Amino acid sequence: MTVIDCSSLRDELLELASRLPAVPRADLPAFLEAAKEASADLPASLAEALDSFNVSGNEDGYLLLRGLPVEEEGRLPRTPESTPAPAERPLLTMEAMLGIVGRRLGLHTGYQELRSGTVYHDVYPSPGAHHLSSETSETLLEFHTEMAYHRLQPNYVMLACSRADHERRAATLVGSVRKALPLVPEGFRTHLFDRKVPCCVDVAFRGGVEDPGAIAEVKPLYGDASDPLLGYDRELLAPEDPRDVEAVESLSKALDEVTEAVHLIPGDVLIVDNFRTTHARTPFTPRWDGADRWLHRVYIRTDRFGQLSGGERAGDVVAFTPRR
Ligand SMILES: O=C(O)CCC(=O)C(=O)O
Ligand SMILES: [Fe+2]
Repeated sequence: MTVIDCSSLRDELLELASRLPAVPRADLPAFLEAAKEASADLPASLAEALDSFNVSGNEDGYLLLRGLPVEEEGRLPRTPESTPAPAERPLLTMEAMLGIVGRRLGLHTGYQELRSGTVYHDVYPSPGAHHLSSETSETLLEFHTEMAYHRLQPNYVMLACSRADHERRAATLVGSVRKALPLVPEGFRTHLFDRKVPCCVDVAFRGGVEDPGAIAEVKPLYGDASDPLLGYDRELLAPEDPRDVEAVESLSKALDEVTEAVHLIPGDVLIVDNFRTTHARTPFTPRWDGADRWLHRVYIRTDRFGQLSGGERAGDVVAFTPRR
């Protein structure tokens, strides 16, 4: 577990949060600009950990910041039941942390077809959610590299926790390619490297068509052959060639073997390296009492792996082009 205990930095971080506009959605670009300025004043130990993760990643494929400032339970609004959040909703401390830490790493990005192109997503359980949705609860949300099929795939998925589930049962699972690779037999590794495998897309990107099929192609392993990047989605990857099927199965098994479980609690920010991991969430039981599990999610792009071409700004909203 790669955990950074931030509890001793709480006052400094609260001071940085107090510099941000109180209603972030009123002018999100201005909010993200203020967050960028605040990120230059992050405590040195935290700033260094973030910068080094940004340059080289790590073995686990994630950083967990624990003990960040967060509202006490009684001071939080009810867990949302709809999306997107109202434009006038006041800034929550966890959203401030996603702003400041995210801007240290790169550019917050909205995805036009997803949640009306908003940049900050509430992640909460919803009755009758589609089985691929982050709004599921009683079922396992299977392993996925976030938008692996999207040309402008985010470099990081950041999840901040305002509320855990009542029983603290939900775990966010992370499978890291750096740990899994040694467990994949050489022949399969070579086969999957730079190999394009047919891939379906999430519901939001299906253009209103019920089942457009595998409209993208994703390389499960690519990049630097000695330290490859990962594109792995258990539900959407649709290999047809029997050798692809077998090799993807082998990779899948290796990822299961190295998986780490993170039980997010209030005050946590999880930074997932979305080019070197796949992630999932285990089942939990909502009570629909206004105090169910509540995360905040943002996507960050950086200049690594071709995700920026120059001139982009934090808060840009990008359109879908499938990887091919
Ligand atoms: O709920 C979680 O812990 C993770 C959900 C997820 O995969 C996401 O929001 O991207
Ligand atoms: Fe996800």
